[in-house]
Amino acid sequence: MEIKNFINGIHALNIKHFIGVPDSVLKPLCDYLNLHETNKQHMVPVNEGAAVALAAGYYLGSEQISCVYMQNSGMGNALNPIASLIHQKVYDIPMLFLIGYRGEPNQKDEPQHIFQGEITCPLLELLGIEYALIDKETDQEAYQSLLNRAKDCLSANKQFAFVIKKGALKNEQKFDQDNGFTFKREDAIQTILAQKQSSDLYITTTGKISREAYEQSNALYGEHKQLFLTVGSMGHASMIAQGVAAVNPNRRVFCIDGDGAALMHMGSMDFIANMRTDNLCHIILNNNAHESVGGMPTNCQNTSFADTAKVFGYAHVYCAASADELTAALKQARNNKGPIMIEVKVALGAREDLGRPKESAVMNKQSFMATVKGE
Ligand SMILES: Cc1ncc(C[n+]2csc(CCOP(=O)(O)OP(=O)(O)O)c2C)c(N)n1
Repeated sequence: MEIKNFINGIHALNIKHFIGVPDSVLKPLCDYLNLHETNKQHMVPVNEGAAVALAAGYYLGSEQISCVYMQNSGMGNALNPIASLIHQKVYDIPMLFLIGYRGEPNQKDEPQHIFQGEITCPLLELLGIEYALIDKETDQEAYQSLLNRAKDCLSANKQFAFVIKKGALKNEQKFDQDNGFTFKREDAIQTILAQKQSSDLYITTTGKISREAYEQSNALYGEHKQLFLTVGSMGHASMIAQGVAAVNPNRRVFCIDGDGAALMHMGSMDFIANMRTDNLCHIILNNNAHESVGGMPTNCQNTSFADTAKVFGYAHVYCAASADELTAALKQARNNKGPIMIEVKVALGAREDLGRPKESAVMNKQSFMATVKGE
């Protein structure tokens, strides 16, 4: 379905605000909203739970119903305010959801999406949220009748969800942003891994950062056994790294994070700072975008992760925007006690032929744990 028609249908429900976290299945929607809606009508909060809460605020303040979009991975973040804020048994607040369907049963997808895909529709049923699937075959007439169902639910103060399959939405116009930085993210990862010592451990964040780290480690060393790839669970790599570092004081643990992921659960930085784990180095590759799912802005161009880390209480913070600066920062980090933050400003984009890990998630876990044990 052409995205313009899809959005027009939602506007016809008298919905003005689109609030969400980007997703690759919803890229045509994200592109369209970035190109056609103002930043007061289309907003990207740090996580899906925050999106639900913001939409609830719009309703409380104006009776206007909002549209909240997310990848199905984000349902976990949204679950708490859905169940304990907007549900009919609590404040009874209507909302329209658009959910990108990764891991659709019987379709090939990445390991982190399989189980979430299996539970997406049952979860909506459990929450009492009526839903409809949108796929490539959904035409205007079918969409209109689904919109009528949505309208009935919203009028009865209920929520309604469109679960959107891969390829269902079409948009010729692509949203393009340039963040002004030139250091490629993959080159930054190569620079980090080029300084690897045999006792180091690396926890990499969700999306292309893990894929690039996997490929760069294999290219440099022919293996990746010092890497734990956080393929799902966006925003939690730093706490995984904190846990690993706390129980391995003689190893240096590096978290390679993204700006979108760091923002998603930024409170973890406060916890990490307070734990004062000497051997932890938290690196944020900041491209001001959710690049892995289509390059939508994270809108953190005015946020300094280095300054923020300092305020939280990280022991040392560094900034870099080139291989030389990053190499120098990494050297200093090794000579100092953590927790350390290195913010690296990186360019947008990735290699067209970037691959995906060939081993299963469990195999990655096993080889990482064997490395930790010194096997
Ligand atoms: C909870 C959750 N919401 C959304 C997604 C979809 N998703 C995967 S990677 C990604 C973007 C990550 O952005 P960032 O951390 O800045 O790294 P970048 O891709 O820009 O390198 C998103 C939104 C997800 N996996 N999990």
